[in-house]
Amino acid sequence: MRKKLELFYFFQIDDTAGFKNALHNSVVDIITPTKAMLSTATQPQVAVNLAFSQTGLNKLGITGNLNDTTFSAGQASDADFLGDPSTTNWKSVFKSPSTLHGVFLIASDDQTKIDTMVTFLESTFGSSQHNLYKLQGNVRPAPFEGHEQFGYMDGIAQPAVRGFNIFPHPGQLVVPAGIILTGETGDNATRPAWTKDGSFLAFRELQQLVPEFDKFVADKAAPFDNFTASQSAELFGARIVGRWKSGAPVDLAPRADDPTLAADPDRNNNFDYSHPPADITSDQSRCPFHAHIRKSRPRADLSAPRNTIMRAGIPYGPEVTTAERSAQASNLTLERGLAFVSYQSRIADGFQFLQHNWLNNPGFIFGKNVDPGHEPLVGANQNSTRFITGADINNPTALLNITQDFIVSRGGEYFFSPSISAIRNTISV
Ligand code: N7H
Repeated sequence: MRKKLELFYFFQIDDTAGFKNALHNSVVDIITPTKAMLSTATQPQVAVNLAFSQTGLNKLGITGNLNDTTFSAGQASDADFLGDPSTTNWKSVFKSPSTLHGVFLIASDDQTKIDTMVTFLESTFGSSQHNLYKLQGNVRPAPFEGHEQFGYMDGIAQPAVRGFNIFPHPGQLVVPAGIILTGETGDNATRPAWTKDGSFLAFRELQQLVPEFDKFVADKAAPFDNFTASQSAELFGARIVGRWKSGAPVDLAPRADDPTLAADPDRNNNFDYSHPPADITSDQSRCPFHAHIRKSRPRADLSAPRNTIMRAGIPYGPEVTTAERSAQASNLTLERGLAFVSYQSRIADGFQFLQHNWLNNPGFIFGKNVDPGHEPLVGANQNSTRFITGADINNPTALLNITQDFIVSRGGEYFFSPSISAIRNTISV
C-alpha cells in the first residue's frame, strides 16, 4: 500500500458474533485485493488491510494451528530475544497481548479519506470492537519523501516474488512465493487450508533518535583523505546504512553520493559486495560488514533466500525541530520513527531471524577476518554498549564502542494477514 499516509488501527474484539457479522456482511468487501494494488490505475483511493494476532484468532474461535510458534507466543514474550531491554520502553498496548486482537491498515494520500474509513469501520462494528491505539504513519514532506527519519531513502530493495513480479530488476532477489506467502511453493509448514495465500505480519514501532544519531556520526567519523569533517561524517553515515542518503549503494559508489545511480532501478540493487580480486572476508573499503543493508541481507557473503522479508513500513511523527537540532537531542514528547512492517511465511525465518541472528549478533557476518559487531542502527543489545569494526576505512579492524541506542523499540506484535477468501469463508463465519 504505497500511499502518503497510513493509519495502524489496533483493536480489541468485545463481541465475537457481532464482529463476525459486520466483518462478513460489510467489511470484507472493502479489503483491498493484492491485484488492485499492483497498478496505480486500479489502486483505490483508500486501501484497507486486516490482520489478527493469535489472541484475536482465539477470540474468534479459529482453533486451527497456524504452525508458527513465534506468532502464537506473541511478541511481548519475544522482547528479550529481540534484544529489547525487556518491555521497559514498550507502549502499553503491546504489553497486553491478551487484549490486542488485530490491526486495520488504512492507507491513502488523503487524511479525510482515512478518517471517513475509520468512521465507517467504527459504525459498522459498533460495540463489537473498540480501538486500543492508533499510530498514524506519514511519508516525510518534500524534499524528503520516501526517506526515513535519519534521512536515508527507503523502500529500494525488495524481493521479487516468483509468479507475482514478472520482470525483476537486475540484482533483485527472486524468491519462491512461499517465502512470503503461506501455502505457496517454498512454504513447507502444515497449516489449515484457509491460511493459503496469507502472510505473517511482524509489526514494530521503532522510535528514532535523529539528533543523537547525527551527533554520533559527526563526533565519531574517522577523518578520511582530504575530506572535510562534514564529508567524513556523511561517508560514515552512508557506510552505517550501506547506502547514501539518496539511496545509492556504497558498494557501487564507495566515496561519493551518486543520485543518478540511486534513481536507476536497474542499477541501484545490482551489487553483491564481491569485487574480485579483493578478498570478501577482509575488504571493507566499500561497504563495511556492519552496514544495515549488508547485515540484513548479506548477498554474496551468504546465500540465505529463506531469510527474506517483504518490508512495508512507513515513517511516523514530526520533522526534527530547529530546537532539537541545536540541542543535538530529541525532544521526547515529539516521538518520531518507523512503523516497521514485514511480511514473511515464517517469522522465525524472517523478521525474528534477521533481528536476532544477524543484526544483533556481533559475530555475524560469519567468516570475516574480524567480528563485524552489532548493526549500529537497529542491532540491539538490551540497551547495553554495542560495538562495530569497519568504521575507519584506514583501520578496518579497529573497534568503536557505541554507548547509546539511536533506535528505541516501543514494542509491537505479530499478526497473521489472511486472504480475502479466508476472511469471508472462515474467519467471519
Ligand atoms: Fe531496514 N535505515 O534508515 O537505515 N533499511 N531499517 N530494517 N532493511 C533499509 O534497501 C531502517 C529494519 C532491512 O536487500 C534501507 O530499501 C531503519 C528492521 C532489509 O539490501 C534503509 C529502521 C529490519 C533491508 C533502512 C529499519 C530491517 C533494509 C535501505 C528502523 C529487519 C533490505 C533502503 C527504524 C529486522 C536490504 C532499501 C537489502 C533496508 C533503514 C529497520 C531490514 C535506509 C531506520 C527492524 C532486509
